Amino acid sequence: MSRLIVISNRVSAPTADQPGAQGGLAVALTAALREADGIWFGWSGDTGETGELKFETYDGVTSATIDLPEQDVEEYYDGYANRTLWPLFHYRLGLTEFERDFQGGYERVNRVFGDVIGPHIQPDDLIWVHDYHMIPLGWVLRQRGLTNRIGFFLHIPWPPTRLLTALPEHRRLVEALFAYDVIGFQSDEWLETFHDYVISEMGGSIGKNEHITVGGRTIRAIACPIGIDAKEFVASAGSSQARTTHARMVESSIGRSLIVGVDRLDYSKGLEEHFNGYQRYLETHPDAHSNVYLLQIAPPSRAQVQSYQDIRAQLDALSGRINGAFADIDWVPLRYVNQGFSRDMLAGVYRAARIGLVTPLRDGMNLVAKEYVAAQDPEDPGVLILSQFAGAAAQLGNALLVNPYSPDDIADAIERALAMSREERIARWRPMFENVRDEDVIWWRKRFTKALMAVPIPA
Ligand code: ADQ
Repeated sequence: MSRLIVISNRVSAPTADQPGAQGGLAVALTAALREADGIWFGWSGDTGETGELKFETYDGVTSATIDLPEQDVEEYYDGYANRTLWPLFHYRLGLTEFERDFQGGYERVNRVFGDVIGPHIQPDDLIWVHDYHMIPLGWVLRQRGLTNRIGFFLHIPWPPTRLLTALPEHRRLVEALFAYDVIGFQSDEWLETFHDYVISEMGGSIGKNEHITVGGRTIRAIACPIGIDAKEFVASAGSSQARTTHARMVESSIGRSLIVGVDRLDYSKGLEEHFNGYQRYLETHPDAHSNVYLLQIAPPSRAQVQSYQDIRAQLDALSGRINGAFADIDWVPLRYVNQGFSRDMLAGVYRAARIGLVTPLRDGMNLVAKEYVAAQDPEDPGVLILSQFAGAAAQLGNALLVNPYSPDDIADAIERALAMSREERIARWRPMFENVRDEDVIWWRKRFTKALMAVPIPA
């Protein structure tokens, strides 16, 4: 059996310091790495001179990390990844920074990764590279003579061609993708926008069986939506911590309907828009005041990037304004919490919420929507309100789909969800739950690795 090699910016395999695998992706990949005697490579998250890889094997899984010098972190991670590619790929041209130094740092770090990882690759290893931080890595590895089967999965959207062409080096970036054998996208929509670029900018053609040809090179590009670790999440929802949290929520709600939002504090998640939609609901439904409240959980991320400091300040101000305008002596309409919680606690919160409000302006997938569905009580499920611009909308069409740019749309959906009969809630929830359960993170991992294994090994 081929070994599996996973390469991503950060490694979330379990280690002696952090024994529990972090998140669904980690669970899925960890299980595969254990079975296939694989290695997970990435950046340690620490700054320092790039030296040797640090290997650690814990619970049958090997991870290998390197430190990066401060300049590399600034240009590659804070710079090109978080200030150039992330906003651009989320359709935010106005927030995108175009700096040659960022691009230089990005390519340099990808070369460093290739240099340090290359010698540890064996000829029949399957290599799976993850996300926008590492787009050129496949090309770098090919330059070093590797003929292995190499796949790439993009966790974020693929932007429309006309947006992408604003990136001075767009062609170089996309050409690098053709070093891979298989490329995976979260949804058909992102796959189609990729096709559009390949046809219009590269003169490529789309063939049978998801094959794409540019010049003499044919690769396969598939839609392969990521799932959650549904089994574990359902178990989490029944855990004692989830039950305690649920009881706490019910007690503190004193009969009011809870609307919950759980999002990394990121401008792509549409937090401001969903506060605005909630505010519109409060403005237009004075009778509903004190029957409802919104709990927004938003742990800060990428705090060293200015646009993240800005969104945080805007949300602080907006939440203050909403509470200032609507709160009563015995009712606060919005609880805004900036901290992380354990999976069991989140499951308890989701289960206590009559509405899960997920309104990204653009999102590759959005796992919170799936977690909310997985955590519900089958006999009395809540209602998912989901942005039509999340990748998850393609699978969760029974949610109340909304346009997050429209406060009226969000307000109407809140009204509809609060009035929805138990029968309709169950009828909408069940097919969504079946999807979340069946197309889980293990399904996703198998679908991608199967496509990669189907690539003929070069003679
Ligand atoms: P993100 O944008 O980070 O990742 P998202 O899908 O929104 O991911 O999931 C966030 C995760 O963080 C969820 O599992 C959620 O439970 C967790 N989380 C959020 N707030 C938390 C809190 N306060 N405490 C603890 N956990 C919290 C990218 C893409 C997504 C894509 C994923 C996976 O942007 O579109 O779904 O990768 O491919």
